[in-house]
Amino acid sequence: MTVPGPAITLHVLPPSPPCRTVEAALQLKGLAYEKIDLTPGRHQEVMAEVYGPDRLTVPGLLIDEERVHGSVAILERLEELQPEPALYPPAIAEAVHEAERWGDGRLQDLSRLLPWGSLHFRPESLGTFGGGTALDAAGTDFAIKVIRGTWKYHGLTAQVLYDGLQDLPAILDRIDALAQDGTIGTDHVNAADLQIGASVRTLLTVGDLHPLIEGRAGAEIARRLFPEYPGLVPAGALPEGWVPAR
Ligand SMILES: N[C@@H](CCC(=O)N[C@@H](CS)C(=O)NCC(=O)O)C(=O)O
Repeated sequence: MTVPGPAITLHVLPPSPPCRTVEAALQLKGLAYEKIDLTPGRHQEVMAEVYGPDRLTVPGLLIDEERVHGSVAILERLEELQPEPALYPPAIAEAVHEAERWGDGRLQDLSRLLPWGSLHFRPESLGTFGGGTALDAAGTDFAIKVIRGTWKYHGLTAQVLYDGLQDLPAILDRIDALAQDGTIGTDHVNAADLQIGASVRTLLTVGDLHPLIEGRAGAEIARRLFPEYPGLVPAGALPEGWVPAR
């Protein structure tokens, strides 16, 4: 059901996990919104113009004239705007806030770094992230340029990628623990489910990570809350021995 209310505009980059988080929250709350897909590379110009010179990343949300920037701030503001269903259920609100902020840290970083890192080894797979098939040779030439540019932008190196992979087991253990204590993974979807679920769903676009992630709480939440999620870098892309054993 759509609840009438203020004019809401969401600025996103399509593959961004925190943008998926915010969009899912808007839908959960039944709030009508317009989504603006920004063009990578030109997004900073728009973000600076709309949200201010220090707010260059997505997501951003306009609520009438009010400018809200960053996924955590946006979810908190949406909770004030439309309290039901609660993103921070009172009985576990503190734990949910803490888990949401934790999810907005290293996990979210890895959800950007690991797919882009893996794409270096299978650039033709970039085509699947737009919902299509693997790219042909000319498309792969273009993808290689895009992936190189993204590595540079994010400061990605083989060592950064390797180190990120080594951080994953402890992060996935923490997600299991959050599910075990009932902070995430229940039928009542909360802010931490959305923040963590979107990042894990993005990690599932890397086939080499499936043995680490599948069958665990994070994968269940991710696939339940974000069923439509294009993109797959097939297993076997990353160099042997880089993905830690489960
Ligand atoms: N932790 C912030 C992350 C914002 C962020 O880094 N967004 C990325 C997309 S996932 C972005 O805007 N990248 C483009 C850029 O850094 O210019 C949030 O959750 O809002």
